[in-house]
Amino acid sequence: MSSKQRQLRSEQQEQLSRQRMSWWMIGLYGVLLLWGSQGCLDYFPPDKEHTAQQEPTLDHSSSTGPEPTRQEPPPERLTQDRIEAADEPQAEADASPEAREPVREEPATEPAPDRLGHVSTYWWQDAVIYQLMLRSFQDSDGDGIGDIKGLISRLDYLNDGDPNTTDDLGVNAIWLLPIFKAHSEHGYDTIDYQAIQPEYGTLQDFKNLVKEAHRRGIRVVLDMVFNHTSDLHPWFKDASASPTSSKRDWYVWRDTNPNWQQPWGGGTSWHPLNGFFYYGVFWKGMPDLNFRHPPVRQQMTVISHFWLSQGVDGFRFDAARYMVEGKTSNEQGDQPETHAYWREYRTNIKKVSKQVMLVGEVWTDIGNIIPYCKGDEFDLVFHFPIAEAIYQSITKRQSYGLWRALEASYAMPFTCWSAFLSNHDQVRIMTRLNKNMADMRTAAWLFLTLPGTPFLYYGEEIGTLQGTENKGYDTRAPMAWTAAPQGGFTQGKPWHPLPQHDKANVAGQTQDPNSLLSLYRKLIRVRNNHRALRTGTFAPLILDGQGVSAVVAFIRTHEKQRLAVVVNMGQQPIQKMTLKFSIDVGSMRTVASEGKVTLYPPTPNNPKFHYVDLEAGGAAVLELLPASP
Ligand SMILES: [Ca+2]
Ligand SMILES: [Ca+2]
Repeated sequence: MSSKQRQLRSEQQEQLSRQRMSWWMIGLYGVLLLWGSQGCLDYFPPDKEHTAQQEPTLDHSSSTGPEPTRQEPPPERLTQDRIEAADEPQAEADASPEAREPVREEPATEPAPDRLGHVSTYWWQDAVIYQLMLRSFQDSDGDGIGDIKGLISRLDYLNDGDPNTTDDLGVNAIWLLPIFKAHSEHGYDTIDYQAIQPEYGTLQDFKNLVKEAHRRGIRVVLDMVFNHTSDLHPWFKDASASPTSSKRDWYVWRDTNPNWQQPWGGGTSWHPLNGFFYYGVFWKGMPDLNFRHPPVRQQMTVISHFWLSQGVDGFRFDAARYMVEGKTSNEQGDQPETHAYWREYRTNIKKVSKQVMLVGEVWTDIGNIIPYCKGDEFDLVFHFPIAEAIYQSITKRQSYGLWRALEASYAMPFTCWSAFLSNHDQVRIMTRLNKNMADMRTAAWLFLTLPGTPFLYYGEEIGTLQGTENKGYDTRAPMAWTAAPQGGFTQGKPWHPLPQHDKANVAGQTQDPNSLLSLYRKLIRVRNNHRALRTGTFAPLILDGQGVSAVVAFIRTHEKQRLAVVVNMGQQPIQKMTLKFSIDVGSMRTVASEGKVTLYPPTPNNPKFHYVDLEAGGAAVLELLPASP
């Protein structure tokens, strides 16, 4: 080990010891060591009985959106940070990944909840995670491109770290869409896995971001695009130069064209180059790495350990079902070798800390999602079927479809669900709901009270609309902080035009108690303050009355905390709706409500039935109080 490496190692250890206090506050380590092997199924014993049903296939899109127009990347700035980033773990790529970093100490005793009320086994079970595109969040230097310093200046909007204030969103983590050096604006064509995209800042800026985020109780999650690199990555340049190149086996080559179509239809998965064909399932500009090749697998662990040593709290894995290909065109996704890879990767990462969150993008039907959620691959998987079912149920004003999707998911532990309404690959939910604010509010109620760790896509909390440029980035347009033409996003020309934002901007909503933003702040606080909503058991609540097919009602329970959630997706008020509890409920207390909610006590001859009036679009979280002795 060189003196420079020793110095870096010692800096890493110093940083880890600085983090130790916060790590100490984070975990219930003694418990988790026992529970980790159980996959936390113990939370939901009743649901083990349910069997999975097949949902309609939703696999219809690439994870990376449309192909952007290629542009030359900006010249590389070879700063000290860049040198260190390139120099350090890269130089030891062949060393055993396990030896690279000390295992974080896990105290045996149970710590007190941290200031954000984090008390569950793993931090993400208590979190609301905010997904954002750095390029579109806040520009700090007028070049029209969002950057790390800009994000730091907006952290207080997300969470100011003070539990006594209510003018921040209250989210507990951010997931940054790819920020590594890449060719395209979307960042999914990586050129250097250990460098920050120069337009976004430096590694030192990133360290400052982690520090400033952690100071506020916000954890930092990075998007990891392992399946493929850019064709401009030095590995691919080397690999494609000759069949005898040292990196040749880092990618997937054939002498003749196997003629596979992409699994979702469309184009070809194989691309000609210098008389050979390489596999690139998404695009010729993004060749797939060869995960059958041990050095590739090892390198991804080294890269992950590097970012963990920078204080990162978790990773989101792009295109996670496409890691290893089979022998035919029908074997491009969800292969046994892909599952084996994620098991191996998880083992290597969780050696560092069990509190590193691993969330996978597995965009497919529920039957193919569930195997990634058995406790030995991902901690969380995005629940695409439920996201779609929420949207469909709201527009149809019928709860049936949502229940069908929920029941089909019961074979998957709720602790593995990542709830969301929309993401960077989908049309903005406000646009899909035809700008109907009442429906948008209903969606927020369901999103933040149903099981699963919520992932809130930036701007959704202010009803951001889809852009109309039709250039592939209309879902990822800059955030509107004000109604001004550039939305307070930049002093210069935004890299992409803002969508219509006369109403969908932060300044116009922040003081208005009836705004969508205020609703999000309120519901996130209710969730943060009620463990039953975060990790509690889930059971349908049987209803009776006129119009109840438009109502979603359920019970979330954690120990003595019992909450009923009722959400009227309909456009008619509902009077004296019967809530048919299976237990005696003494009385109900309104924790949060949408519209006027009137509660009626049970009649003496049936103490298990309570009654509620809900307005059109009305909703409530009701605390169930025990019957008097
Ligand atoms: Ca900038
Ligand atoms: Ca692959």
